[in-house]
Amino acid sequence: MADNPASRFDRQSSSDRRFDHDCRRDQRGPDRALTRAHGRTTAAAVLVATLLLGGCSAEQRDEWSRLALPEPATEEAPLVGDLWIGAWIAAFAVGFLVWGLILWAVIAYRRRNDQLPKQTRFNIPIEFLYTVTPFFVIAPFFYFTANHQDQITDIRAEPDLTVDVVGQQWSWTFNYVDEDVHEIGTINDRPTLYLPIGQTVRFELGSQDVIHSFWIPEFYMKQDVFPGQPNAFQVTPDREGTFEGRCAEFCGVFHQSMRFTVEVVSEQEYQDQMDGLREAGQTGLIDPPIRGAYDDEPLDPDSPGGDR
Ligand SMILES: [Cu+2]
Repeated sequence: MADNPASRFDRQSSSDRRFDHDCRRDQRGPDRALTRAHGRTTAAAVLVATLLLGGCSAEQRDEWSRLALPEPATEEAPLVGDLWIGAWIAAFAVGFLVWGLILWAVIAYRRRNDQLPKQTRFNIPIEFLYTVTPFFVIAPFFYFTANHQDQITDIRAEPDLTVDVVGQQWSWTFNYVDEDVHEIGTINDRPTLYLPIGQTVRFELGSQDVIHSFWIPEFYMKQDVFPGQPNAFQVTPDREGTFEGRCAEFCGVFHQSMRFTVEVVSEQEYQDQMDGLREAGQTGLIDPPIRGAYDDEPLDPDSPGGDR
């Protein structure tokens, strides 16, 4: 019996009919299907771009370009910034080489049959290569680290001002040596450190109790604060602003409370703040002075944090 077109249509599955229907609908307007596909692609591209770029502010994009470092605020910060970026570039170069070689070995020498490959107990040239190559990877890291570290920790230049920083569980005290005034922080009262822009400040660090670490992220610098062992570094703030400093060495139960505010301000504003401390009666440098005169008496259990 001859097939008639109508019965053939009847035998079509429902999905085929749906497909035919869709095609017919697409043929209603010229290029409508093409336009719709194009529209979907554009929408997807806009969505991806929005997610990638629109989701983060210009500030965040800048932070990405610094590989997560905050915006620097001292003249010395680029020394650390360059080291950070350079180390990542070197690490990625070595990483891609190693990943590439692994991938190549996995594909080129994959198992093809049950025959064991030639078994080698040692290979002097390869072992020599293994030994020598890491040296050439480490040597530049060592050179640049030592070189930048020397510059960062160099305190031979005469500073414009000196701040004695005393770490104590769980806050900081700032003695402005040249102004003969001080500010004492407590666990409940976060202290503020004022610094004039463009002037080199030397931080002389000491602790009353355990090891702390004085860290201002935007200065790209932190240094351990030891009891009985003075430490010092100096920087020149070059950007006005308010920053948050913190303790970077776990020092006890309330370690996370050891935060302080850093205000880099104009020379005039700095002088006004110093006058304010003087007027508030916060004159003199508070005991114990940290330079070589560490008081090793046990903490008074009644003092804030003393019994914790
Ligand atoms: Cu601490």
